[in-house]
Amino acid sequence: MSSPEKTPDKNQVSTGKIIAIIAVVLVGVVAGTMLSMRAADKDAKKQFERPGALGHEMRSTLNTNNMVWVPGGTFFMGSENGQEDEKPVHEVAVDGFWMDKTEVTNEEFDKFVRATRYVTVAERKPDPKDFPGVPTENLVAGSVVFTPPPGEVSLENHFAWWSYVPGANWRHPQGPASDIKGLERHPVVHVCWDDAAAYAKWAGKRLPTEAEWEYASRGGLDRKPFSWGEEKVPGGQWQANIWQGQFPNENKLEDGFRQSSPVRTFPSNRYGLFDMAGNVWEWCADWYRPDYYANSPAKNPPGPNDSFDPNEPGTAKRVTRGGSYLCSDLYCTGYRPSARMKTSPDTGLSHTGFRCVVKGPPPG
Ligand SMILES: [Ca+2]
Ligand SMILES: [Ca+2]
Repeated sequence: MSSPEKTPDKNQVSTGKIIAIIAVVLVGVVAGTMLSMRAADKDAKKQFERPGALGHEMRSTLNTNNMVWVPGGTFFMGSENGQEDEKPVHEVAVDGFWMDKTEVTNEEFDKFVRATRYVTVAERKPDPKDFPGVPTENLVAGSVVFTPPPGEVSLENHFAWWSYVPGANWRHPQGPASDIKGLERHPVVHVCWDDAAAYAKWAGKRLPTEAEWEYASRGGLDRKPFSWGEEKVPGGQWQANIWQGQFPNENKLEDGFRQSSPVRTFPSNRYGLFDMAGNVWEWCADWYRPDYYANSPAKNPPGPNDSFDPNEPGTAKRVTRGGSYLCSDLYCTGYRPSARMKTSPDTGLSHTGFRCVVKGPPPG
C-alpha cells in the first residue's frame, strides 16, 4: 500500500468542506460559508427532554446483548507512520467497558425512532431564523450523499463526489427514491453526532471516547498497522469493507461491496468487534484537536475541552474513527486503527454511523 505519509491531510474527507457544499446549495453564496444547524441541535435537545418522549421510555437496565466486554489495560495510542494528528505515540490506560459488537443497524435505529418519535437532523427543515436572508424555498431538509463522478477527478476537489441531496436521510440513504428495504442489517447512516448521542442515551449507553475506540479497535495487538495485524490483505482475503481501485470513479469491488455491507460480513477483531475498520465511519464522544495527544491525560482521556481543526478553524468538530467503504490505500486510509477524522456534529453523511459503549460489571 502507499505510505500514509504520502497522503496529505488535505486529501482526507473534510466534512467542513461538505458543510460548505451544503451552504452553497442552500444559500447560493460563495463556498466557505458555514451552515450552522445549532438551532436544530437545540430542537433535538428540546425533543429529547419532552415528557413522554425519550426520557420516559429510556431503557433502565443494563442490556449487554450484542456487546462484548473489552477488558481494561494500557496501549500505545497513535502512529508515527500516519498523519501529523496521530502523533506522538503515547501510552494510554483505559478501564474496561462493554462495546456494541457491530455498528448500530437500520433495524436497531428504527426501534429507537418507533419508541421515541425522534426525528434526525437530516429530516428537519432548516429554521429560517438560522439563515437570515436565505429564501425559504432554499431551506430544505436533506443530507450529503457520495455521488461518484464518471471519470477521474482531482482528489483536491471534494465537490466532485459529494452532493447535498434534498430528502436524503437514514430512511432514504441515496435520496427520496431510495429506501432501506433489504438494508435492515446494514449500519444506519446520515445520522449526525447529535442523533447518535440521542440514540445512545435512549439505549442507556454512550458514545465511546476516542481512546476507548482505538484501544478496542486494536483488539489487544500492540502498535499494528491494522486491527487484524500486520498485513492489509492476508492470504488475499479482504478483512474490511473499503474501496479498491481509483477513487472516486473506479470501484473494483474486490471485497464484494460498493457501498455499506451487512454488519458481521467481515471477520471480527480479537475482541469480537466487527467493522472496526471500514464499512462506515463511527462517531466518538470527543471533540477533535490535532494537538491533543501531546498533552492528554495518561488514564481514560476524555478528549479536549474544545475543538480546533486547522483546515477549518471556525467549525467545531467531533472525532470519527475507522474509515468507510470509501477509503482506499490511495486516498484517506482511514481504516487504520490510529487514523483520525473530524466532522461537525450536525452533519450526517452517507458513509458515517456509530456504535455505543457502556460501563458496567465485567461478565460472569
Ligand atoms: Ca468495498
Ligand atoms: Ca466501521
